[in-house]
Amino acid sequence: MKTVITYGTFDMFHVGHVKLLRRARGLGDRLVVAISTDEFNAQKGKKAFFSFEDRAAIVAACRYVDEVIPENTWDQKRDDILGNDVDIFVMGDDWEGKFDDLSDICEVIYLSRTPDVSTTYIKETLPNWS
Ligand code: C2G
Repeated sequence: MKTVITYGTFDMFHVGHVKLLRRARGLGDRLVVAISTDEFNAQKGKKAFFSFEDRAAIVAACRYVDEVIPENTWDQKRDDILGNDVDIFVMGDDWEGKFDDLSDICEVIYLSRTPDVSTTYIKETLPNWS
């Protein structure tokens, strides 16, 4: 059983998130997704439109996701990987290199971001949408 883990806010769930999760799941047999809590997002300087509970429920409903856990701190990744017997850590390549320190306990893979879609783009475009 090969377990994959990834982390994120996953606000306003969109096709970029779906493609990331689909590819991550395709690297193993089980995908765990750590969803940033509202409190942690405040530390990241981000304010999600949907609550942690709603973002977690939406991601948990995705066919590629086997388990959702909360992401409360930057530093929990190592414990999460060891505690969930994770084989592969995955992030979009906007994080390229940022988590290479985890390569002593698991494989670290950065996947290409899906172009032309982002929560920020949605938030900026919707007010003038008609
Ligand atoms: N993503 C993507 N393509 C997009 C948008 C996002 O592949 N068009 C990926 C990101 O690279 C990330 C994941 O989807 O791997 C979730 O994106 P965010 O919700 O923006 O996550 P972020 O706020 O970067 O949180 O500790 C890590 C942080 O929690 C990551």
